[in-house]
Amino acid sequence: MAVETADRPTGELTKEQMLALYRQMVQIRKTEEQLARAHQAGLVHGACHTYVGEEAVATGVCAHLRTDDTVLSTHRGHGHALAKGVSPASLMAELFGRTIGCSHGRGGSMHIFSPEVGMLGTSGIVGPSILMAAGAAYAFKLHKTDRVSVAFFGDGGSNNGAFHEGLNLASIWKLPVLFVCENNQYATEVPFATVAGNPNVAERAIAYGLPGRRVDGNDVVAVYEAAGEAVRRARSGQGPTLIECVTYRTRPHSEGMRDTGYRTREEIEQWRARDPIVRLRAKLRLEGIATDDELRQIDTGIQTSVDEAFEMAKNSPYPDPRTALDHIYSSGE
Ligand SMILES: Cc1ncc(C[n+]2csc(CCOP(=O)(O)OP(=O)(O)O)c2C)c(N)n1
Repeated sequence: MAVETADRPTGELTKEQMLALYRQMVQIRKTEEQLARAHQAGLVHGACHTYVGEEAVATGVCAHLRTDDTVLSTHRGHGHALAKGVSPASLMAELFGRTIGCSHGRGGSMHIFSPEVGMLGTSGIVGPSILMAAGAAYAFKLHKTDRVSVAFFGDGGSNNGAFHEGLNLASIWKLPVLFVCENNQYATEVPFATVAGNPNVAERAIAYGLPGRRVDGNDVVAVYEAAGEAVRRARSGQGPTLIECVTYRTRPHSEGMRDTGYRTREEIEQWRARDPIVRLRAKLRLEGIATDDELRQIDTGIQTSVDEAFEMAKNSPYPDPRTALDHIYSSGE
C-alpha cells in the first residue's frame, strides 16, 4: 500500500505541544508493553489486543479533545482510553479484574468505560463505535453544544454495515463527529487489500458527501493536523469528517497469537523502522526541540510511573463476590 514516507514539519506546534505528544505516545507504549508482560504472567483476564505501533493515531486525535468530548473505541482500545485521560493504573487494574479498574474490574479490556473523562467505551464487537459516536454527536447537536464525538475503528470495521449507516446518517444531519479509521492493513490475519474493492478508505467519504482525508498514521504531526481541522469543522457545525490513518500493528493481533504466517518478518521490520515514537524522537532532535538527554529523562519518568501504576493495579483487590449483582438493572419483571 502506498503511504507517505516523509515526516511533516512541526508547523505551528510549540515545544510544549510537541513534547506532550511525545509523552502521550510513550505512556501508551510503555503501558502496552507492561500489559503484554502481564498477559504472559496470567494477570490479564480475557483477550489483550495491544496498540503498539499505532500510538500516533489516538495521540494526534485526542490532543484536540476536551474532557466533555467523547470517544467510542474498539477491541484495540487501550491507547484511546489513555489518550482520553484514563490513568494507566485504572486501565491495567481493569484488565486484571480489580476494584480500582475504571469499570470496577467487571469489564476488562473490551469494556473500558470512564464517562467522567469522556471515554464512552471500548467494544469487542467490530463496527458499533461508528454508530454510537454518531449517536453521541446527535445528542450534542440536539443540546446545542459544541462538543464533538470520535469513533475509532479498524480497516475491518470499515467493511461493516455500521460504517455505511453511520457515515450516511452523520452526513445528512451534519453531526459533530470524527470517523477515524486506523488502517493497520489487517483484520485479524486478513490483509485489507484482499477484502476491499477499493482499499483507500478515505475515498469512500465522497459516496456519503463528507470530506475524507488519508494521512500517514505513523506521523503524529500529520494526524494532529488532520484531526485539528476535522474537530474545528465539527465544533463549528459543519459536520463530520472521515480520516484514514495508515498505520501498522507490530505485535500480534492479540497477545498469544502468532505474529507471522499471514505476513512476513521483513514487513514487520520495515514498519518497525517507521515506528511513530522513533520518528518523533528523530524529529525532535533534528529540529533542536529536545536533546537525547531530555528525551531519556522523559522515558525514564514515564517508565517509573507505569511501574508504579502496575504495582497499584496488581495489589488492588478483586471485587467482593457479594457485590456481583451491583450495577445490574432490568426494566422487566
Ligand atoms: C461484528 C464482528 N465481526 C467479527 C468479529 C471478530 N473479530 C474480532 S477482531 C476482528 C478484526 C478487526 O479488524 P479491524 O477492524 O481492522 O481492527 P484491528 O484488529 O486491525 O485493529 C474481527 C473480525 C467481531 N468481534 N465482531
